[in-house]
Amino acid sequence: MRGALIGCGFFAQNHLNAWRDMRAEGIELVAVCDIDPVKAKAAADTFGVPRHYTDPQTLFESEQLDFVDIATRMETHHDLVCLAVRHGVRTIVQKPFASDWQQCVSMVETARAARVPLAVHENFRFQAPMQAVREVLASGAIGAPTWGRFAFRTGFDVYKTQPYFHQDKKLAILDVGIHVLDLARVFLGEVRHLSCETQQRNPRNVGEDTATMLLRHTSGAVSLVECTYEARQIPDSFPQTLVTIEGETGSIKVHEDFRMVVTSGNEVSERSIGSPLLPWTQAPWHVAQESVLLTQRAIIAAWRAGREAETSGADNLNTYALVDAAYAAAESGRAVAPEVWR
Ligand code: NAD
Ligand code: 89Y
Repeated sequence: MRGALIGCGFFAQNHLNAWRDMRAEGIELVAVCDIDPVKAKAAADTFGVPRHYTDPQTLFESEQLDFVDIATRMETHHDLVCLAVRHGVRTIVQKPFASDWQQCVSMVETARAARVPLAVHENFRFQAPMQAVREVLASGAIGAPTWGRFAFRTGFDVYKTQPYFHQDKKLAILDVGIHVLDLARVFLGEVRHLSCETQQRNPRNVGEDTATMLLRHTSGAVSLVECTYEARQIPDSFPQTLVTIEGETGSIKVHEDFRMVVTSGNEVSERSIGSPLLPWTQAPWHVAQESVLLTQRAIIAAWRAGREAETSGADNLNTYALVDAAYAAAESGRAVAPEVWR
């Protein structure tokens, strides 16, 4: 499959490495594009990509593509996704899907009308530790899950590589809470309503840098979803999500040191569920970096099998609706039911 990457900034370096790893799986990145000519050329030179562009329109007019991977920031997603769909090119787009719900719905409906597959690069559920949790749940070892706590709490200097965080009016929930809310859906199912308290603890931030959310799932399960960029703790667990899930007959706990402890009836078992280091990944980022490769593989495998990706645009609407509900709940001081598409 011939692909192109749009947006060659900070996080796209992981996409570039992962696409390079997938050459052996029949993937060829034939072009990259960034409005910044220096970044476009650097990406092409470093990763051996034959052509680079500074204008997405020219990219689509000049290349025969099987897919495009959009790794720009959310303000550009709607226009770029619609451009890709108009050219009939299967599209992957980074999270957050867009800046608002209407744009998210518009992309899903535009892609659906054109019968062009659309996937969101929602990678936390593909992290090796989270896949291990999914396997235990699917095995039935803890019975039906009834309670959960999903916590992304860090003081790691994320501002160094993503300085725009300081200016984001919506920060913790839209940037990283979105991943943790997605995990809550994956582990405990869809959500009936949620409440939320936000805090802005770092005076340099315009938006909330801490959120504490309480969810009632449609199954009856209850969960706590937490995210903060302002926790002071040694060791720091960045970029891990710590998980506790209690079920009818047992529980799952994922600890800071990547230890997963599973209680199943009277039996307790423990195993290490960390990600391996790849030639291009470094601690502490490696779990997040490897998940980029796992996400890209999952999306391509689904498309090759003629299926929608697990993280299709339509699926991501349910995660995005939780983000919107969290902001509305924080503002109103009341529990809010998430928007449902159709
Ligand atoms: P960045 O600002 O470093 O990179 C964005 C790049 O897009 C820049 O190089 C910019 O010049 C380019 N660009 C902007 N508009 C463009 C356009 N119209 N056409 C082509 N190129 C354009 O941002 P980043 O930190 O790499 O974040 C990018 C996205 O990745 C964000 O949506 C962010 O939330 C997401 N992200 C995801 C994860 C994850 O784990 N899934 C982690 C970090 C960032
Ligand atoms: O922006 C965030 C994300 O999506 O994953 C990790 C991150 O880069 C920093 O928390």
